[in-house]
Order: sequence, then structure tokens, then C-alpha cells
Amino acid sequence: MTDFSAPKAAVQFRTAAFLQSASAVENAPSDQGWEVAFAGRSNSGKSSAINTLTSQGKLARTSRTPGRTQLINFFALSDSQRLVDLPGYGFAKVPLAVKKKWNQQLERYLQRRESLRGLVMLMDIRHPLTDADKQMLGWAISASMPVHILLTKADKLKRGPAQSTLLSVREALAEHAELVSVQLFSSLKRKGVEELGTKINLWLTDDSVIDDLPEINADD
Ligand SMILES: Nc1nc2c(ncn2[C@@H]2O[C@H](COP(=O)(O)OP(=O)(O)OP(=O)(O)O)[C@@H](O)[C@H]2O)c(=O)[nH]1
Ligand SMILES: [Mg+2]
Repeated sequence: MTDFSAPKAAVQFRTAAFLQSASAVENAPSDQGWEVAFAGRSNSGKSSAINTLTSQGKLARTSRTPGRTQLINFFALSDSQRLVDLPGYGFAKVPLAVKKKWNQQLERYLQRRESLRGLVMLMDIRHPLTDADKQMLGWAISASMPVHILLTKADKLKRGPAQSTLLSVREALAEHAELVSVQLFSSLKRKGVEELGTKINLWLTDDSVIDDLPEINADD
């Protein structure tokens, strides 16, 4: 995508490459640059969404078995931009002690990770805003972390019901509209990919980056 009329450090999603896995937040790559994390319940479609966004079918591992992604997986978009696939929460078969530990880590990651610019939260459109989702949202909001919600697997509902779920989730979160946005998404149908890409672009590029760019279009 070359757009010389509007010089921006547009994110190159297709060039995403696996960077590293971490078993705990402490083992994450150094906290520099910018990153966007994907969070959601097990099986909500996080890994699939990352693959769809990057047009790389096998970048993040997907599975029919919930709880598949146990590690935090970091993908590099550039030297200073990353996507993060977080382990799913709310998986019934995980022991309580493990769940508690992971919840603590998620909360800490949201509060302390300097490079984290925004959180993409995924919810299966057929059961959005579960208790676990609300808890996660609460942490993000109290950390003033921008959140973009994907109502995933939108292909599972007809257009009317999908649209009304979108409106009702927006309405439920209306008081946080400055921090929280919501859209429909389907990896299967590649629906909502552009909207998601635009949001992430906004988070992963900022004025200082744009100012640092060489003036490739100084004439106009
Ligand atoms: N119909 C439909 N199925 C989807 C979509 N996105 C993901 N799935 C399916 O949902 C299942 C889980 O997808 P994943 O992307 O592995 O989910 P995840 O959130 O990464 O799961 P964990 O890593 O276990 O937390 C897989 O069987 C996917 O094929 C979608 O847009 N539409
Ligand atoms: Mg996964």
C-alpha cells in the first residue's frame, strides 16, 4: 500500500513475523516501541483474527480445542511494532489457581506495559460480555487502556441479529465510548478486517512517528 499523498507509517500487516513466546509477562520482549494485544475467552477467535489480519493462515496457531494458546505470543510488524496473542481466559477446565495467577498477570500487563497502546478484545457474537469479559474490560478501563471489541464469528448470525447484537453491546458500553469501540468481525468471511486494520494503525503509529518520517511529499 503506497500512499504518497498522506505520508503515514502505515502498518505492514503482511510482513508480521513470529518474534517470541513468553510463559509469563516478565519474560516478554523489552518494553519498547508499541504493541497491540488480542485478548478474549478461549476459543473466541484471537489466533484466527491475527492470521486473517496478517493474511498469514498459520502465523498464530488456531484450534478447535479451547485453551490452546497457553503462551503469550509476540509477532513483530516492524522493529518497534508488535501484535500480541494473549492466552484465552475463562476456560472451564483450567484449575482455579492457574486462572487466578493468569488473571493477576493480565491485570498487571494492562497496568504496567508501557508499550501497550490498545487492547483488541474478542467476544463470540453469540455470547458477548460474559462475566470474564466484563472483568477484563474493567481492568482495561481503570488502566485508561483503549479497547476495540470484535464481535467474532459474525458469520454465525444472520445480518439482522448480528446488527442488533452490535447495537446492544455498544449501548451497554456507551458510558465508556471514549475508550471503547465495537465492531462485527468474521475471520471466515474476512468481514471487518479493514476496520480492525484502521484501528490498529491508529494505535501503532502516532504523531512522533509521522514527524520522524522523511518528507516524501513536500510539494503538497
Ligand atoms: N465460523 C467461524 N469460526 C471461527 C471464526 N474465527 C475462528 N473460528 C473458529 O473458532 C475456533 C477457535 O479459534 P481460535 O482462533 O483458535 O481461538 P482462540 O481465541 O485463539 O483460542 P485459544 O487460543 O484457545 O484461546 C477454531 O475452530 C476456529 O476455526 C470465524 O470468524 N467464524
Ligand atoms: Mg489462540
